[in-house]
Amino acid sequence: MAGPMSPEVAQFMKSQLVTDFKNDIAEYNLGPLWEAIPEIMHKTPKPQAEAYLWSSELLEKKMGEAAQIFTPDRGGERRAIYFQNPGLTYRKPWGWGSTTQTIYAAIQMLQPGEKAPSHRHSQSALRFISKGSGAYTIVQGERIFMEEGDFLITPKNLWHGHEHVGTEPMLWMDALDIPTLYGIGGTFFEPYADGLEQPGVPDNFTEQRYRGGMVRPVGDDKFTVAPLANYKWDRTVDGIKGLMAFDPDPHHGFAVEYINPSTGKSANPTLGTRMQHLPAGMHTKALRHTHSTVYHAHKGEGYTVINGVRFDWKAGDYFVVPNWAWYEHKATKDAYLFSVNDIPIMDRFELEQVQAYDEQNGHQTITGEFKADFR
Ligand code: GTQ
Repeated sequence: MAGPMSPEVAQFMKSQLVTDFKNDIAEYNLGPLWEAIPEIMHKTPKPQAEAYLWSSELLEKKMGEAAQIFTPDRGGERRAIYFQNPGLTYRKPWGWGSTTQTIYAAIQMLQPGEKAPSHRHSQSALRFISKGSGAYTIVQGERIFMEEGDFLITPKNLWHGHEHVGTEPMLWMDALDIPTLYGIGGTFFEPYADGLEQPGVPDNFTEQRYRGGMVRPVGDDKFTVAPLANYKWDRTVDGIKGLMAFDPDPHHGFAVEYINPSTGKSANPTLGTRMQHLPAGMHTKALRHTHSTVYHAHKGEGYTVINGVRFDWKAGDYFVVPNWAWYEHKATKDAYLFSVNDIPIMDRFELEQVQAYDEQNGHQTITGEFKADFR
């Protein structure tokens, strides 16, 4: 709208004539733009997703209960519990799998001997392994064995299933672009006819082919969606150690981004992913940006101040930084934060904007504390 309304216009907008007309058109599923503009066209991003945190205690308890009740055989496709943002629960009863407006995140548990059957879908997926080893995911016929700290991708439409051939329960984070595809009506899902897909290529094939890191196999210069499927923890940490010879980034600490080695773009086409190291005592300067982020504290302890509210976290916790929220991190113990963002989606729409918080040396005033369940 152009500017402030004159008192006469403001009064007219509240008149019986205008109110009656608005109520009348609502009967026909028609809406009054003159009223709706401030609600549907915010001056700056105003997500319904809220800053939130789920504690490791809560998740361990609920996953333990789920393990008693469901097996993949008895309980559907996957034993996964997702993070439903409390600001986005209006689709009853389960929300719409929206941890932020665009990102779905979950924890998944696989017990020794269990199988999760193969399927494929138009949503792109990724996993970050938080506990255990001995399970593999099979993606397009490649068995990929997973270990703590590994980051794996399953971009859209690739067959994938999981099986645990080891001895200790495994726990990982899933993230997908489910709310994005739900929102734009782009969902396709197909179960594999035969349960779990059988191997068609050698185990850990892509990881082995790309172990050079800075070099790629000759012939791989054309785009493929997942030339490298598993980004190993040791290699990620090595990258971070290289950065630690120099000053940290004031907003991100020592942080790396997982990329497609053939294009240099995000490892998943629609989701960005990072691993960030904050040595004990590091306090980053506050930022806000168009994109939203889901964090998983992989190691360490600290807190994140989001729009003035302090969210204390430790290894195993998950938390959300919504779009356009000021946030800064402080590590109280050496910390590693894994995070998933929707920068590739914002970039596709050319919407990404970033602002640094210039006041108070980049630090917000703390005005409150978030109380997590089970702390
Ligand atoms: O493991 O394939 O959390 O397809 C959601 C959808 C996990 C999976 C999720 C999925 C998967």
